[in-house]
Amino acid sequence: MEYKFATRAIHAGQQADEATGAVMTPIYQTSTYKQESPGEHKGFEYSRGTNPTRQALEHCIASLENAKYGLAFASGMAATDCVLRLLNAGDEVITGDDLYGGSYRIFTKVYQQLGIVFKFVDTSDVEAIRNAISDRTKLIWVETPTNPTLKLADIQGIGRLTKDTGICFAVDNTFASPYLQNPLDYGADLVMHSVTKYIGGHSDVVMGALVTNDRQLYDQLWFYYNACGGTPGPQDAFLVLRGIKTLHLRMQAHCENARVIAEVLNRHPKIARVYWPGLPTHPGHELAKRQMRGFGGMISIVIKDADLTETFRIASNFKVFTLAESLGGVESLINHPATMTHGSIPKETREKAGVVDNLLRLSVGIEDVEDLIADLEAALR
Ligand code: P1T
Repeated sequence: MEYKFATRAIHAGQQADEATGAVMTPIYQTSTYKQESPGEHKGFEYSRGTNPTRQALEHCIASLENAKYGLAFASGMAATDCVLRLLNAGDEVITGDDLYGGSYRIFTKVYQQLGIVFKFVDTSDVEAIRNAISDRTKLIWVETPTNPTLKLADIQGIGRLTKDTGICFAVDNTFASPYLQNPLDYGADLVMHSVTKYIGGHSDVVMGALVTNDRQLYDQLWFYYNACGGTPGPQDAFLVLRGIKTLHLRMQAHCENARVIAEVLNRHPKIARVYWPGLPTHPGHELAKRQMRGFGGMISIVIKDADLTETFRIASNFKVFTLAESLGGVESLINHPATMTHGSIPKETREKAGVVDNLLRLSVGIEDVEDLIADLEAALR
């Protein structure tokens, strides 16, 4: 029987512990496993490659993405790195012109140095992607919604371009979470998550994940996962297993709070622009309605006529929102992308993508929305 999302969030990959009956997956705090004779063991040899707590989590995340295979990493960047290791010098990657700063950094400062070519295009335009494809294209890497300007990419449209071409189409699904969007169902080959964000949900773990239905791709990724060893420990896997049980409830609350806040900000005289896919004026709104189950908890705003000093003043003026990098936890965060999360992107490049000095990004938490609105209004005053 195929269980529904909430049931899988709570149970997938987890059974009562065989040895003791413990209902919660134990934290298997062990680096190694006894073998009866060399090679004769219970499926676990060494925890860099396999660990039961981590494996339970990998099955759970895979299940929530309607995937057969899942791999957990010590961070979202370690997961991204594992994918990039599949490439060789001369290969081309097509990716977005609005990206998490750390993704831009690993592309341009690590892998470009090794001879891999990155083409940055507007991934909300399927034609722009089509035009960028060459016979050297090996990977298309798309964030949707993008960080931080919340642009949407048509997953099905891109999936049609890459089907049967040998090009790997990967979606960074961090901003949506598996509750709001399942890219594999629309033709993506691979999904990456910064588990640090909504999946973990409590700002207490840094972790990443990859999921796929492609056995060959999984085997290739597993090789680097184990060979390079960027895998997380069992304590962190346990914390995420705990957090993920409420993913569906948290996402509903994030989306609802964000809706109310986006509408308030949209009418606010000090706000020049609100980026949130749920607003009918958002260019990706109709697409969001088709490929997402909700519009998410991330909102970006441009403060009217504010210079850097004024923007900093506002960003430092919150009491309930915390000024910090990251997103997706139960608590509301505010971030100044230009100098914080996207500081590694050259000014001209980021400004072209809309990441201007007076843009602030809100990760709307699940506190009482009236307190959040009062906090925003006071800070803007
Ligand atoms: O931080 P880490 O778990 O390594 O994940 C990297 C990452 C990848 N992809 C997206 C879309 C992300 O947003 C991130 C991390 N982002 C932040 C820390 C941030 O505040 O935007």
